[in-house]
Amino acid sequence: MQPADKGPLNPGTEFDPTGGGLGSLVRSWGVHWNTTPERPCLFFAGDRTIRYGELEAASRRAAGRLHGAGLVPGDRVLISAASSAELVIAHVACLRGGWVVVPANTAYRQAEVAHLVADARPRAAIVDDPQRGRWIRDQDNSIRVLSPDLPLADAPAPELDTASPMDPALIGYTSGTTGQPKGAVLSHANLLASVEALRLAWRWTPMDRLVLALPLFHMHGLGVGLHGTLHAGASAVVLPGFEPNAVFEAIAEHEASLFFGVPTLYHRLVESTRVGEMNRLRLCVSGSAPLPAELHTRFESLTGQQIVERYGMTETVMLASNPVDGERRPGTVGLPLPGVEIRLAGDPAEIEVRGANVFGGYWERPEANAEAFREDGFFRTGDLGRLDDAGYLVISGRARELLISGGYNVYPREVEEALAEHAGITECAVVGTPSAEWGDAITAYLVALPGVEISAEEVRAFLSQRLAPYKHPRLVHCIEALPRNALGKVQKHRLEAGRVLDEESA
Ligand code: MLC
Ligand code: AMP
Repeated sequence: MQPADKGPLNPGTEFDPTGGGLGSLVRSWGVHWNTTPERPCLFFAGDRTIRYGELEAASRRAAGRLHGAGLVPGDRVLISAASSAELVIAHVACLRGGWVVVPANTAYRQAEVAHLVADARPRAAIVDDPQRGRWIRDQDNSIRVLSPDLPLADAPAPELDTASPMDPALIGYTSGTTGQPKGAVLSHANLLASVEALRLAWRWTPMDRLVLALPLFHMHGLGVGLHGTLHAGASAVVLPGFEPNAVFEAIAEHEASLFFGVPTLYHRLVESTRVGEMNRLRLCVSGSAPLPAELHTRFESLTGQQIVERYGMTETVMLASNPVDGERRPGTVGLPLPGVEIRLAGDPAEIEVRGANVFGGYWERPEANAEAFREDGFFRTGDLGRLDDAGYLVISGRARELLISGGYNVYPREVEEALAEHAGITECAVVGTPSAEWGDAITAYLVALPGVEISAEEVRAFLSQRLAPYKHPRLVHCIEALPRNALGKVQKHRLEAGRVLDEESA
């Protein structure tokens, strides 16, 4: 599939991944704070509004403080905090100063945080939870741990916005295939190319106002929601978390036009009697996990809105989208975004992608890069795909063992390894059970030592210090033995509905 440089996703001018020669996201944002400093940019709880000019000044001040604390370009800054004005300002400051942002989920437990710290070796960490701060210091006492308001002495800012397009801007951690999470290094050019494609494809203009209820420590909320807003010169209502009534109130109070969510958010919205209020929006977008066709239809019948489903990943930011003008096909992720080449390779066909948005490689992992990239530069997504009769991309499965719960990736092997440390468990397998709310409900099948009873509560308590809660099994089944084939390999497809299926019925 060739990039949709012309066609329903880009009916206008040629796609230019550099945004007209700007080269980096921060320079594109600079256009807005220089030309429209009075334009509202971000709205937060408590009637706090930040205008473009204020974002420039506040991020400059924050960058001065970080510079004064000794940070030099290329230093990594781990950021793990709930959405707030201070968090956004600190993030913008880091990108402006050439410091590389390493976002981390606030649900991570000590071992998960320790891995990120050991791997990325950040110079500073911005966290909103003292315990997370202690875990980081326990790992490396030289890391400067700060709250998002950066309580440091004011100092003159260094020269800002000078990072070159190929300089690293962000390292997003993902397990990709199996094994320990790896950092996907995204350059300033990668981040810019992706939001420029979205600006065109979604007709994102300064008039738009997004309700942003997704966390800012993953690509959806950060690389799409926040970066895209600032690139378009638009505005966003930033909520501290997702709660349906807060979304409806933000839409009404701020006359919002856009909403982005993972399918779980749409699932919860349709349960509300107020869901019809979403009809005021110009565009609702879903991604990060498959949007069930029934949910698409139900949402449309209740709101008159046809959700635009799109597809992306940490390593590539966004790849494909259903059109804003043109047919939106439920069950598909649409057409390649401007500048993105997509091809299907092998049997079963894996989705491979190339474009200015695609990351350059994993942080200090040459062997993983050799596996992830083809010689001609295409990146192997690990997702399986096919084209439907109209040429729309359908994600038909996953080549890697990955579950997605509420929009968060969960790697069964990581959960299995944690469970294997339990003295009463002799073997275990983790699979997904289809769930209307979560997508994949994480499910553990356990074989316990003879005479040992292990409840779901016991499993969750055991994992509580080891894994983020969203990785904990929601369903736990004790069975006598795992089903294996003649070679001894576990047959996960025979684990269903709490039991082991016969080979014939599986
Ligand atoms: C929270 N819980 C989850 C969970 N999120 N369990 C499974 N899966 C999840 N995703 C747990 C909590 O720990 C809690 O456990 C219980 O569920 C109830 O919590 P809650 O209050 O209902 O959850 P809430 O805080 O409302 O969070 C649910 C959610 C959140 C859907 C709002 O998960 C979320 O924001 N998801 C979005 C993820 C996202 O941004 N993904 C983008 C990745 S980027 P207990 O034990 O305490 O009861 C990407 C690329 C791309 O994928 O294409 O976009
Ligand atoms: P992450 O590594 O968290 O960025 O997650 C990326 C993965 O989410 C992709 O490789 C896909 O498997 C999945 N994904 C993202 N968007 C969609 C979608 N619209 N439909 C199905 N899967 C999706």
